[in-house]
Amino acid sequence: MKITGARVIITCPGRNFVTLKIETDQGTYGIGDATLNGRELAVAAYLEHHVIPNLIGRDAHRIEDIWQFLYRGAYWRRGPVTMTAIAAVDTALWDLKAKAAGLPLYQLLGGASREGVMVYGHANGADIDSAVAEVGRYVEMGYKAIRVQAAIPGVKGSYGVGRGKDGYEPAESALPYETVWSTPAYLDFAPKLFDAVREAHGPDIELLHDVHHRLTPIEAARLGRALEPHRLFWMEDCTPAENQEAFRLVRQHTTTPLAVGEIFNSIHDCRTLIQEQLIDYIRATVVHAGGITHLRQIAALAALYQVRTGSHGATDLSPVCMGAALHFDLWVPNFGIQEYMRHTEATDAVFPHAYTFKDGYMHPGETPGHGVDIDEDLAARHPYDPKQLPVARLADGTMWNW
Ligand code: KDG
Ligand code: MG
Repeated sequence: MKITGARVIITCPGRNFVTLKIETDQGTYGIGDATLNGRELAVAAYLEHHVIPNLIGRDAHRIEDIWQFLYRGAYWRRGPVTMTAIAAVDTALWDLKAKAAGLPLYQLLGGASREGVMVYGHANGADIDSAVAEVGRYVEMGYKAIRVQAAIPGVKGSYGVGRGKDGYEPAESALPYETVWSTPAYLDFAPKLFDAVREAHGPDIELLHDVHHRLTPIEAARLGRALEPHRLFWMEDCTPAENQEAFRLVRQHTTTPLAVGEIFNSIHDCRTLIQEQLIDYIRATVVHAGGITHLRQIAALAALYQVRTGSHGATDLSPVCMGAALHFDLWVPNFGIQEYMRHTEATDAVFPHAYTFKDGYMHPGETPGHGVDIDEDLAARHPYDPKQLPVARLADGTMWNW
């Protein structure tokens, strides 16, 4: 099965997506997600100039060798752009191999370890009451687990909350929208939000919360403690994780489970976090962490330390990533949960897919491959629209972590 061609397809059905399509001499093709929110063209250029010329003529079945060639062979290793490009190739090759075998991808990984994949949705509110109501809407849709975020009073552009539009899509303008961050206001507000949600919806629903890298370790420890009575499923990205040792301090002070990893692209980003059992869930995902080939190494390391997976699944990860992730989730022994922030109808139309949602669980479907396709004619009707993620500053103007 020789690779005869590969193309990058960029489309914007409401938001930007980059897709790699690899074609073979068997008349087959596989696709992989290459979307890096706000930096789409960097990955597209890396693929077009530095990766695709190396693929032509290779045996598409040699997934591991191609992965090693692109990773070791590049000399300049790791980083989000490189690893997203490698992930796109890897996902497309797994898609091709599974199609050649006539099997859904999860069967090639080792078969199903469970009947369905538990997912969590996003309940966001402009204030506590609307967040509580939004949780109710997700409960009615059948979700067993829900992430809850609400606007902090007096704080401009709180993370996770839309600004009067349908759905939450943070990459909203060509140049970054400037938000303001206040740690004291947030630390005061977050426990009140979860008081209200537990009061309205009871003890059974699983609740998650994303701090989005805003706190220092000691502040994160304080929040973790304050949220212990609310029994969160996890507190996510409570402090930046470039310094993995920072989590030792958080861990010493709280039993609230910790999740990290949506911006990780390598096993080395989380080695200390996992080996010292400083986290409970690793959130690395197919598209940004080197594809299925690398993600399964991360998951295998995590399994040794009872750390479970909780892959990132925001809308900036395309349905192609979602499909591949669901195959991975159905198989991976130490599965925890999968994020599922629903795509719009326009996006779903460009990416027809076999995966389904029912009663809080998803299934990748039984279509050979990863079960997600791209309608190229429709994709071409949605041209690229440059958008960047916001930035955050403290009240005095100091740049902060968004
Ligand atoms: O592109 C950035 C988003 O993917 C991120 O802000 C979403 O934190 C996120 C999450 O947990 O879904
Ligand atoms: Mg997050």
